[in-house]
Amino acid sequence: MSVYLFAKELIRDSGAFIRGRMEESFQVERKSNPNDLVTTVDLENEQYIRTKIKEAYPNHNIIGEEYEADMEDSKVGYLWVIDPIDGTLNFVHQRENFAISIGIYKDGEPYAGLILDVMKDKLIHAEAGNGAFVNDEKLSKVKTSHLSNSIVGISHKWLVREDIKGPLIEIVKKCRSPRSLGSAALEYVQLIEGRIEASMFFRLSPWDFSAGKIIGKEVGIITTDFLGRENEWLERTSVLATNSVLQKELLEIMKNDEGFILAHDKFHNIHSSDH
Ligand code: 2AM
Ligand code: CA
Ligand code: CA
Ligand code: CA
Repeated sequence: MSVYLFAKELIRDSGAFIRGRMEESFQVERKSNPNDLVTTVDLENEQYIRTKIKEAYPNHNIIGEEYEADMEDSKVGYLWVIDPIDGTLNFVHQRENFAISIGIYKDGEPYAGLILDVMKDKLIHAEAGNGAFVNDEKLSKVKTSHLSNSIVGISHKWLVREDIKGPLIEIVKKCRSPRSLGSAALEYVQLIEGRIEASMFFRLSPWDFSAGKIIGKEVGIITTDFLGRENEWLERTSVLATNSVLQKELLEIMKNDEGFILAHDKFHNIHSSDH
């Protein structure tokens, strides 16, 4: 069995694990701040995934949100980048609209991406270079769009930050309508299926967007940081994911605001222990 096929089975099993676990009680705890939550199900599911990978592939490297990673040699062999629950707040408050996200690299190059919408049991997946699928159905390339007729995913929390809100408010004003789903991985699913046209996050970790970036590329979604640069390997970064036409319009708005660029670089270089 290929690693890709193994990963497809694993993510479906992991979804079933979470759904079963939701029938019982679980604990909710705070992480970095009162709104940054983690549950026992996040922790248990990451352990579930790690154990299955290690049983099948003892030599593969794994990084995930909830446990320490051995980052050495991450560009040699297979590296799994996993988020056991993306959208923990939705998991706790809504009991839907959360995902499992798995990005896989081989020798530092994208190999496969998988995102499971857990409550819908809907799997978006791609093996790099072979197109993207929703369950067994192949997806078409996304259409290009302009800001004026685009739906843009953008978090309200970043819009109320004084130092960066300027260009973000301009984008909200000029787009057709903004959205905030509360799960970066599921926002990628919407992008990949052509239900929204752009997704913007001022700060994400590798497990939030690795899978989406790998799958999105198969349908023409380009992922960079807010200044148009390649996201740094396994670093926290801003994330702009969109089609090629809209990307130029959005980058133009952000790069023309010096205060925004300064705040962006300060946040990403100096305050890198936040979040
Ligand atoms: P998470 O649910 O796995 O933490 C919206 O909140 C999106 O941003 C989610 O994909 C969430 O992933 C991600 N995110 C990353 N860091 C976060 C933080 N410190 N607090 C809340 N959400 C965070
Ligand atoms: Ca989290
Ligand atoms: Ca996440
Ligand atoms: Ca998570």
